[in-house]
Amino acid sequence: MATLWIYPSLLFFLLPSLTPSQALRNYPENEVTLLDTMSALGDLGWEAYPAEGWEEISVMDERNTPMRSYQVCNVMEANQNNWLRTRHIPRDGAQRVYIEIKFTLRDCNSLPGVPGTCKETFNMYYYESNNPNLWFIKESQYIKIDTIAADESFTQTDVGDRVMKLNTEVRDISNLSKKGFYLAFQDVGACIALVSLRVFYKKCPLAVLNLAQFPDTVTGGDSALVEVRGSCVNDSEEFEAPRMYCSGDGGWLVPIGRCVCKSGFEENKDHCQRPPSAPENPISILNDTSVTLEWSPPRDSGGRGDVIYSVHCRKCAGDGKTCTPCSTSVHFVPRQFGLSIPKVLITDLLSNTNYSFSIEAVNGVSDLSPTPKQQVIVNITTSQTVNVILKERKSKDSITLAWQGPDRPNGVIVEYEVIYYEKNQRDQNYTVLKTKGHTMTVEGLKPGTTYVFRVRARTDGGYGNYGGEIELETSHEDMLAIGDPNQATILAVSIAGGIVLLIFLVACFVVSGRTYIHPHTYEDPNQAVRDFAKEIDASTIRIERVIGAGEFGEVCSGRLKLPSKREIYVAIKSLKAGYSEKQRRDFLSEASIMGQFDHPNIIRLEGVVTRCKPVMIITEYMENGSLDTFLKKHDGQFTIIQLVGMMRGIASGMKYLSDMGYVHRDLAARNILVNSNLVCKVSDFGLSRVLEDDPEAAYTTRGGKIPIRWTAPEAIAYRKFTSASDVWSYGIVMWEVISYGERPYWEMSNQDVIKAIDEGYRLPAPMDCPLVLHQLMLDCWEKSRGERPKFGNIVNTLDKLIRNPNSLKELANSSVWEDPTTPEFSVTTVDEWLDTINMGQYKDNFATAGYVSLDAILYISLSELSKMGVTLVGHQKKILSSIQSLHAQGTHVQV
Ligand code: ACK
Repeated sequence: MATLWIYPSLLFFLLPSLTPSQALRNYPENEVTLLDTMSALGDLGWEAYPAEGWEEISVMDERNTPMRSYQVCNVMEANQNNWLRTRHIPRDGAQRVYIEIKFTLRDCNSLPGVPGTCKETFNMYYYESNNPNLWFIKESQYIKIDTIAADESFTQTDVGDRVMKLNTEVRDISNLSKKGFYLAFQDVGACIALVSLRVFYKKCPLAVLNLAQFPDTVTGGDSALVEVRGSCVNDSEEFEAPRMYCSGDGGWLVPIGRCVCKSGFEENKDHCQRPPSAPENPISILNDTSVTLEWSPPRDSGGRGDVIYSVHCRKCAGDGKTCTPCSTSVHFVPRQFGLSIPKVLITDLLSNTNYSFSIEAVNGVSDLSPTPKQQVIVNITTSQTVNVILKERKSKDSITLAWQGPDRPNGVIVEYEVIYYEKNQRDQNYTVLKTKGHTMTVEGLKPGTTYVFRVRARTDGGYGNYGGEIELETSHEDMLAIGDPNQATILAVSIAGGIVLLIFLVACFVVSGRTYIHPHTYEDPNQAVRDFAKEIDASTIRIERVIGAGEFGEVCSGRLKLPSKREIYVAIKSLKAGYSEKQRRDFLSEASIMGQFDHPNIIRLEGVVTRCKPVMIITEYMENGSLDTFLKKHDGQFTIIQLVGMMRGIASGMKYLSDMGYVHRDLAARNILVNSNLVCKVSDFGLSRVLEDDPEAAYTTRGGKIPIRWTAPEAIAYRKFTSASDVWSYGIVMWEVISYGERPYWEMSNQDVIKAIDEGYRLPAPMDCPLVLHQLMLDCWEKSRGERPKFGNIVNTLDKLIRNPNSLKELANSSVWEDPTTPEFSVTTVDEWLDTINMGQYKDNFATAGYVSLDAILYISLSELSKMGVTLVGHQKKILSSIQSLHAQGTHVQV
């Protein structure tokens, strides 16, 4: 077998990132697994033919748990037709099932000497049957599901980079009617390892709504909705027959009818309300000494909508029985108690230690109830990794490594183990060495050869995980150890680098020590302008065109050519004729503020013209104008990383301002400018601007004029403007960015916004918004300003997300329409309603079908929607969900 050498590297390098125990627990509550090879310890017993095709193998993952998988790699021979068929999979009543396969695929170009017949795809089929014991199925009887290609094929040199190369594909088959089915995989000459197969269907999980209980319901075939009757919970009776629809993706839609408390329970409503049941389906995602816990809300919310969660942490001895409360050094993000979303990140745990977390659900009547609070327990064991941090020395036959111990070991470290092998030779030969110290010189190596090293620590509690791989190459035979000119250069560069670093640190110290000086602290405001803004000779400015209007006069673009400098594009704000002295002062205050700043994300002041008229402020020119208009113009056109990059820039500018002690008070997308490189800069610094300049500003009851939708509650209520209130506004800017310039709180009135915020409502995640970003927004909108993140934390968080874009993949998935807690805004006509939910294209369909008033649409059914031509499932869902929230918010609908 010419290709056997490829096999181990196909799988071996992939498995550590995929452990069965993790994978098993990660399945959502509404998915029912029919088959999962990750949990099969014995033979899978699938049929493979011909015999020299697919081969079943058992491999160990990094935790020594055996896994079953299949592979084939007959790339050297043409005309391959290798079939692999599962056992009979009973469908358990489901009409539509999903098939999730995880596999790796070798890139043909990377296989030396393979003929052109090498393939990079395979085919997936199914065959429905009532017979669970078929031993033969004709190829022609199979129905093709799809041709599967890899998003990520890999080459031999890629194998170290294991996480990226595992492909996951999900396909579904609909309208199943027999007892079960067989799946088959056809290989036509590729090099594939089928790492796992999971077959599942979706159900709408048991739910209690409007005092009616709806049973677990299997979703329909072909994404049809299933109508379900609810039954009244104890102590309640039917008021109007309760019904709901179970949607194709396992969610409940459009509750109609309800139960009410029986007489005797009616007077005191709380008799029908109760504490929630326990949270469900907890999963843990472990990362060394941090863990993310996620869970599903309780099945029974107790008839209330105010369920929140608390997480209790206990550290347990090896026997798992003796547990003590965790130390206060353990951190919970966003917080430990009173979590409104079912997710928490716990950091600073000890490594290699057992922890037990109990997650408890409570609602507003929990404290009135004598029964203990309902909770669910999650047990985890943290790991510890040791990363080689530097190579100290190398020669032609030895390499000296050094590392640091794990951050928080679970005991005294007994020894470190160093494993190494020649790059690409792992399967043939690797060496393990041990030491008690933090360095090791590995000797007897080949000259000019690359080796891969990893280190792990052992305490009394056992071994931790291996740290990341580090590749190091020994010197070639004749390399000079001392007096090497390259080394001299390196030394010189390091010294120069050291000096630069020193200068940089000194500069940072100076910058971070600087604070902003308010122009009002000057007796003569003109002196502030003179101190902070450079006077520019008007003859060096060429005004080209008007680009907008400000409160004090026109804004133009043009060019500035200062002596011995390059000509640059500038924006020119001018003060209109007939101004008062106060207006002149206020106008120029912007320059004396802006002139104090020097940061890539703050609009740069070039100078002012005060000695002749018109008085002008000259700033750098930002080609793309203000951020809100820019985003609206390019709706949906940026990648999420580009959007996060914009937010990062704004946060960085705001960090600089807050470090300087400057509070902006009017941070909003309309006050951010964008240049041709998509760099965002904070602008609009005038003293009077919030009062005069901003069309969004409205008078508050205390007489101040404030941009309500962007402003923190304490600033609205008692003018407490701080960097923490700027952080609130920053959260709103994040929301504006992700929603491409949507108006915060849409057309709700300012009064409704203030009321809703006070009642705890927050803007829902915009469409396609990563969960982490919505969480960050919610953190910015903490009621208590001390609990909001600082701009420095925000910059760090965004940097991490940019470095790890996978973290942005999980979407918050809630649009305003699916979130029943979102206050519905007032709409008065069907057309207006359709516009607000972006379904304006169906106006004619509604009108033709006779739905001319909002009260008529409240009882529209799915079949009616289909009849009138709304056939896309996504649109049906959006419309029905919106009707549901109109029901829920009945008081807001003006019919
Ligand atoms: O959205 P815009 O094009 O960007 O319209 C407004 C207008 O002037 C009134 O403020 C634009 N503007 C303000 N400062 C600048 C600048 N430095 N570069 C480019 N456009 C600017 C702003």
